[in-house]
Amino acid sequence: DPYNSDPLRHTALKAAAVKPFNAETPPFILVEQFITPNELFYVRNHLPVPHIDPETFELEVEIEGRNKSVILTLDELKKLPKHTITATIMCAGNRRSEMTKIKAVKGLSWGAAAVGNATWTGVRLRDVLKKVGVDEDDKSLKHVQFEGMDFDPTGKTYGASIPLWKALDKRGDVILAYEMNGVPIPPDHGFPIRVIVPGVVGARNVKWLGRVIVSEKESDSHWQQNDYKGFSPSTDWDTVDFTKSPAIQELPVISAICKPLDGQTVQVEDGTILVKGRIRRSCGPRTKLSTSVGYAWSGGGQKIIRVDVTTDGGNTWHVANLDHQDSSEPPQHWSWTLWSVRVPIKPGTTNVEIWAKAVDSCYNTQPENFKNIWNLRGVMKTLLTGSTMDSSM
Ligand code: MTE
Ligand code: MO
Repeated sequence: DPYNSDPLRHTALKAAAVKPFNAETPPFILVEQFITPNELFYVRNHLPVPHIDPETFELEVEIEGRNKSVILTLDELKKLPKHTITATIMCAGNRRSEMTKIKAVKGLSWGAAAVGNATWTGVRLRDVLKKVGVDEDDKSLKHVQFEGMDFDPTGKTYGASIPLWKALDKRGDVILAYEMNGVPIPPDHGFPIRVIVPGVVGARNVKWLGRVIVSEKESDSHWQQNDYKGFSPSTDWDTVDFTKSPAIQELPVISAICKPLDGQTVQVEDGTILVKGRIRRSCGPRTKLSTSVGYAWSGGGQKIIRVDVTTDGGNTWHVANLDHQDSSEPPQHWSWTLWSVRVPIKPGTTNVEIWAKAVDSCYNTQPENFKNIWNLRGVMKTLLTGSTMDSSM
């Protein structure tokens, strides 16, 4: 069993699949810290975790068809200028389980925590590409392909690609990372080298990086060509044509309520609401207040400028406090925003539906419901977050 030598994992991670290992952070823990601890960071593996000896590790970098290539050891890579960014990585399948309630989709049943925020240190990909002699003015070179060192039984490796402009742009902040939150990247997250493509869907952030190929073409891997693409709600598995949709790169704006969770019972006692023993808030005598705590994020380096929350189907909105947000400006705002809000609950209420709607710095916002953005792969679920809360008085 090739999965026998997978690393040990934190028991708090909630597994959606075991072989390959896929697990998410419990949502209420996720929003407790701006930086997600390594051992609680969600894991999305498609294959067994490869074991790579840092002493013999070599990264191959080449320009396809130009007879240009370099091989770099870990030490050689680390001699290049060091660059650190804080970036949120999110799986395109995040919140898929909610989309499934509309109509079945293919894919792992993720909740709202296939996402995390970490500080990544490494070298700029543009510095590595300069070393191999990429000419910025060569317009025929359009993509950078990445190959992981994890492989399936036929020997095929995980792969993905991004547009070359993103890799060459100084403000693109694409790095070949060797540290996650100040320590060597853990085995599940890509030891010893992983690409971090901030603002772009998790699938392009290739772990256990072995090869970088500058090319005229996108990666021909399954995950670039026949997965991680969006379609019309009316496209089904009989009519889908994967060649007709572009591969997902930047993700749209999203938000999620992590406290209270869907269906969670909230106690209201003596003007105090207890949310699963984790949050205590005192409330005025007439209007009962409750607290929602969640995250919001947008792709492409956009920043969250507002999160609106309603408990009455959108008749009145409460503007959330943006509690944790880093100061970087768009289009280099790579981290999520953690938010909270106190919302009035009418006395006697037994069932409340809470919606959150984030707005990003392009003034893009989230659609009203899943029905109109449903897609057969269950990717990019950017709708308003519905969270039901039963409050027992
Ligand atoms: N890289 C390799 N080599 N193999 C993989 O299976 N999964 C991708 C991406 N990079 C994957 C990979 C997907 S779909 C996601 S969402 C992220 O890694 C997950 O990163 P994480 O496990 O560090 O959270
Ligand atoms: Mo993913």
